[in-house]
Amino acid sequence: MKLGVALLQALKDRGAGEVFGIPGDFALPFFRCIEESGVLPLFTFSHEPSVGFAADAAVRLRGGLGVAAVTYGAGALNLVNPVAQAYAEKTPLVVISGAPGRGEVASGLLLHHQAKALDSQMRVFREITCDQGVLDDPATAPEIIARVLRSCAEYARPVYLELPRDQVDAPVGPVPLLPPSPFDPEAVAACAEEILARLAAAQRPVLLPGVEVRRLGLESPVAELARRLGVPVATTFLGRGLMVDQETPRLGTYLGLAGEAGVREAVEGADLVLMLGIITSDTNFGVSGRRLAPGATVHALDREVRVGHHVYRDLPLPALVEALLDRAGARPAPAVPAPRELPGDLVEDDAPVAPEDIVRGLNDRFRASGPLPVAADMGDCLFSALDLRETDLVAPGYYASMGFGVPAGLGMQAATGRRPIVLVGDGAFQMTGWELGHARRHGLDPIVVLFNNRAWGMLEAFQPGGRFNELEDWHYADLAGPLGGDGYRIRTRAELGRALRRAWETRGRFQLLDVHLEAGAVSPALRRFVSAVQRLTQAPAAC
Ligand code: S1T
Repeated sequence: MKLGVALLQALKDRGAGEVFGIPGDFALPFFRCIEESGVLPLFTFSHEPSVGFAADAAVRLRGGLGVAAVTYGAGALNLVNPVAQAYAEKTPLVVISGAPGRGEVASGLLLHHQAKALDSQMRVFREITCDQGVLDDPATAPEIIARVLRSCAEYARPVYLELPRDQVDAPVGPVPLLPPSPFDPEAVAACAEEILARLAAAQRPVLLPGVEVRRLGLESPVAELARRLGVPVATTFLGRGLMVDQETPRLGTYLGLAGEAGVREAVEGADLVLMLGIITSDTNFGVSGRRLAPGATVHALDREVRVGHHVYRDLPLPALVEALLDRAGARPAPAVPAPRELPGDLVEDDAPVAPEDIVRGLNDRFRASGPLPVAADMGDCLFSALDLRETDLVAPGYYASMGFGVPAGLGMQAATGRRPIVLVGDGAFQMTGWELGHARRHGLDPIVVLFNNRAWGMLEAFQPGGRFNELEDWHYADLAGPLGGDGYRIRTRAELGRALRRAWETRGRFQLLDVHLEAGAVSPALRRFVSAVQRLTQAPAAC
């Protein structure tokens, strides 16, 4: 088999469903291989950051592996930010970069697209990936592919493969299917027994599932574990939307001082917090004057389990969850408060639109026609999403890069066929909103709700008064037609209600709702978040 085809087949066999990419001369042979082999469908976009965001979001919603294929230098280095985000937020993304062939390297000339040294790009990607390989030798390429793709799946983090253009058609042997990385079953058993002993002694335990639970396909067994152990479950800022389809004793989303008091009390007042696959980020745990005491926590992430003050290493989460389920007896279901009332019943009058009206309108649609998966960009749109009826939510809740929203929505629909809602601010839309121009060609029709406050509003909320936060109104709705979609310029709540119904009914063309928000209007969630952060930055942290 040719190396390019062997790589595509290995990706498909390990859960990749498509390739997102932008070619260049160093990648042309691989893109021809993608197209001619037909092993995986190809979705191209206009700018590499969008390629990375789309591949990332595709995995977050579907699972498996995401694939971003780019050219050397100018292409790959444009991918650094989305790959850094995928690393931080744990997404198994495979970066495949074209590269110069042997003859070019041997010329000794500085090659176009080369930054500093020929391996400078590899060094950059070593910082933001968990494994890397150069496929410049047909004899070793199959083994390298197998190892790197296993690391990607097991650590649920990005990896990097460099494919010189003269190697794409090189004949290679089959890509071996490696056994899982070794771990010690006795250590797993000991860890599970220790956790269950601590749970038995706990009066107020709580379980916090994190994104690694989804990335490793563990939502159903972890839900079963919560039911079996009779432990209430809370999600976090980054983990909102996890286990939405699972029956669990659900508390809600923990947001510290910016969230519901009942959930905060349950988490911060717990005498044992079981954190499975949780990223201990400031966005997840920083909005609180109280830190979770290490003695009262069990934290499993990245094949390590910290129990109190000691650590089990090389202990994969799937094995731990299985060991806990094997040993867990049945405990009575805990009392959890009724889920909070979510905003709804949009008043369709001539009043201007506030962010919470968008949430009401969407919740009304979800109630009427069933929830759709949501991609949210960074900005007030993400905080507004916290008040949406729980559905699959894909958003950069920790690394928090703007520009994620629109490409993420396109990537989610390309990967699953499910029509997404995209929530995006005007600032972020100015970065990657143009990718909507590819929707028609790829058969995608997201519903995009643009929070048009003519500002970098979230920054303005944190530090009022800067003229530098102001943005022009680019009349986004007028741009939809030429890009192959329908645009709605919305100034009142009545127009919002009508446009949402119309957008839901209209298929085959993306729908862009350009919602004019009153200047300075922010969502209740962002208001709470800003005041909590301001309170905290004034008060010293307490353990
Ligand atoms: N550049 C990139 C790529 N990502 C970022 N997160 C930032 C800059 C910083 C930043 C924010 S929030 C924000 C910026 C510029 C403003 C977002 O504006 P917009 O999309 O219009 O949404 P809204 O008006 O709702 O805020 C975070 C804090 O880092």
